[in-house]
Amino acid sequence: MIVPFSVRFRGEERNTTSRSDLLERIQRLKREKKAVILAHNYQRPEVQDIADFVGDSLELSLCAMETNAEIIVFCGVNFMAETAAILNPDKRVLIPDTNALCPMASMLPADLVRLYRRKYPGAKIVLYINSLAEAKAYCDAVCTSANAPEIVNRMDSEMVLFGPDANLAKYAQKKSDKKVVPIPQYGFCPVHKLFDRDSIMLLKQSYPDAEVMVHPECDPEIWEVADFIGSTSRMYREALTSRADKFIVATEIGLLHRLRRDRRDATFIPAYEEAICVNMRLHTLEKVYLCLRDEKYEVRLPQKIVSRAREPIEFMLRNRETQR
Ligand code: CIZ
Ligand code: SF4
Repeated sequence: MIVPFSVRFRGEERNTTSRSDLLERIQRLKREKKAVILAHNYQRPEVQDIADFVGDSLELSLCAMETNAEIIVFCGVNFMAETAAILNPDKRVLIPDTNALCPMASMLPADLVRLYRRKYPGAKIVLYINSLAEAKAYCDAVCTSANAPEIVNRMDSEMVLFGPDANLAKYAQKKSDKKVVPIPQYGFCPVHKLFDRDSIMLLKQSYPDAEVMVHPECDPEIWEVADFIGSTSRMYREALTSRADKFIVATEIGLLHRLRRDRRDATFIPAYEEAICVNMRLHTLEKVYLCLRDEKYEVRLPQKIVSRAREPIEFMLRNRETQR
């Protein structure tokens, strides 16, 4: 089916195009400009389908480091594109829509990290990759949801300050030997707050054989009904290797597209159909096209932030034996 799009292409004769036309233009520009498209697991299905690689933020950062491409079109929220830019100073990292911000990352401004540093001078600070580049510049190590307990355990202090996600801090506390203090006290992801334990219990009644997979950004009462708790990359691997053929999935629903595509024999049931990160979904095919055509918007950070934030991110990369 050809779906018409009403997008205006500057300086071009037609002002409407079909999806197949748009896809062709994107592919051509990618070749001409030696570009790659990286898409997070929470992206729209059509954006995932045009991407060269789909994954979580850590996998995408590693891809950005490994590619020979000159231009990286990063379809994810700002902190992810910033991380790719910090690790790849010699490549151009573009983001199709600069409004793709993460509200959780904004809950921990850099000044607050510095304040906590002064309040707890003996503690190390681990920040979730979902944090602002300016905040990362003042921490000791960065982690993702795939490796939070491992990174926390590697700190050489008894107490570890962890932010901005208080649920991931609790998860790291549960799985590590450290005293983990959330900073700020109640940082959260608005999308993962949407899951409801009773609704999941009802789904479990309807699908008694289903495996329940839950993201650690969800509230602890949701973890309690899970068979498997993990990041999107871990959920993906679990779904590909598990003997179950039905899964109830408690994370942003974008991941279900990838799961359904790569485990065609299985049924994936969203734990809540409206668990949608609107920020992630700001990137559309049209914006990916315009991003490649006009080579914008380039992710640029002050040099001071880049050099300070690089070390804690590299700490995570050096200690990543449990990932990928
Ligand atoms: O690290 C990521 O990509 C995020 C934000 C979530 C996940 O679990 O993959
Ligand atoms: Fe931020 Fe939550 Fe969206 Fe992830 S899903 S980008 S944590 S708001």
